[in-house]
Amino acid sequence: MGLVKSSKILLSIVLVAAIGKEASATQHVVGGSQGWGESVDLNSWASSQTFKVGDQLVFKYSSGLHSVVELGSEAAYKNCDLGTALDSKNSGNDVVKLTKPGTRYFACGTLGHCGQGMKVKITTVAGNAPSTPASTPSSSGACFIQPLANPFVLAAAIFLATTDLFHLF
Ligand SMILES: [Cu+2]
Repeated sequence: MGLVKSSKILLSIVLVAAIGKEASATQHVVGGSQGWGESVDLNSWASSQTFKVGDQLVFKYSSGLHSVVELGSEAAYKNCDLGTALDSKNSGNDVVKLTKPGTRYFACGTLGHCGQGMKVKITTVAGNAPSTPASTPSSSGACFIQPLANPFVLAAAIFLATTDLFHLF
């Protein structure tokens, strides 16, 4: 009986930890519900968002019609100079991870689209999102401590744990 209760407590903590991790990173669908397109006011959309380290951009569009080209400088962005591209994607559902603070520039690679305004500038801020190290997917210890640093998650964990303990005694 005690073992069952203990594993229930452990499960609760694991669940809370998973929720805490989920809440710390945001996926930003570029252009909102309209997606990545020529007639979308992409800069208004960008200024309505807060991009934090650890967040992701998702570019949604019809593959073949558009693409996503990352540009290396403000000048290339201003002039729609696609020749200096750092990276290019064309799946129609492209995910870009914001790994560090700073400004990144994206444009459509289809001829003429960038000039028509199909481009966006994304400024990432440091934020307090814990950087999720890819090397430690499910090691013990760190996984528990990191989400528990969040006061809300900690309170929820304590609540769940004590609720179960009351049943024990
Ligand atoms: Cu385009």
